[in-house]
Amino acid sequence: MRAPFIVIEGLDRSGKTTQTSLLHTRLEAEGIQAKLMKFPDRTTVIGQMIDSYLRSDSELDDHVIHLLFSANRWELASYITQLLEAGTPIICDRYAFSGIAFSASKGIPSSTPSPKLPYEWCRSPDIGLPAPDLVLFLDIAPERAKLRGGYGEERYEKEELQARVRGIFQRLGSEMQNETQRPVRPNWVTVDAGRERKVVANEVWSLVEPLVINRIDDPVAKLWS
Ligand code: 2DT
Repeated sequence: MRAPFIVIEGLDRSGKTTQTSLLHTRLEAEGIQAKLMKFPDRTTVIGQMIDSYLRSDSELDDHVIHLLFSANRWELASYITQLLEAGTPIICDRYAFSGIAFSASKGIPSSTPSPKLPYEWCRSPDIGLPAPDLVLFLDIAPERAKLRGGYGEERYEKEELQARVRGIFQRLGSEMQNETQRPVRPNWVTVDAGRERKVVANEVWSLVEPLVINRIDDPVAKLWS
């Protein structure tokens, strides 16, 4: 038996970071010590390069930044597995799904007929990472998200891009639901994040609680392999 690996994904302004921290607090209140993680992890050397890129302090080729985001996950891959095997649940704010959704959104629609980075190419470097047991996709229409106070200053915080990112998240979710083999299929649940914070938090808790209570029988699976 081991602890579950739970990933929370979502668009900017979906309340993802708030929900991740509410979930962490609720677990603590229940006496469960979970590890909160976040990607990109801006504290590592690779993370600092990513941070500088996101703030537009540096320019990098699209392929390079994509691989750095993935490398930033690989830096922590064995630590993730160790924690789960030692019985510590992980709640993770963004993971490989953000990696694909944001990179594969670049360059569409535009004058170029195809995306700059094809979907399959974007998925490759993350194949074999520790697979989450549950992915909660906090879904909100970008027009609605924008009403929550506007996007921030960082590179990807633009409504048009967010709409494309949402489309790729939806594709990832439906592909994952259609796969039949358990080891490659994290359970993907779309949560309507347009609702009141408390309502969303309760739904998130109802999905997470059984996993932390019952724990997981299978060893940590490898993502998409
Ligand atoms: P935060 O606002 O959550 O710090 O994210 N991103 C994230 C990618 O493009 N690829 C990735 O692999 C990950 C994890 C999403 C900062 C931005 O980084 C994007 C928003």
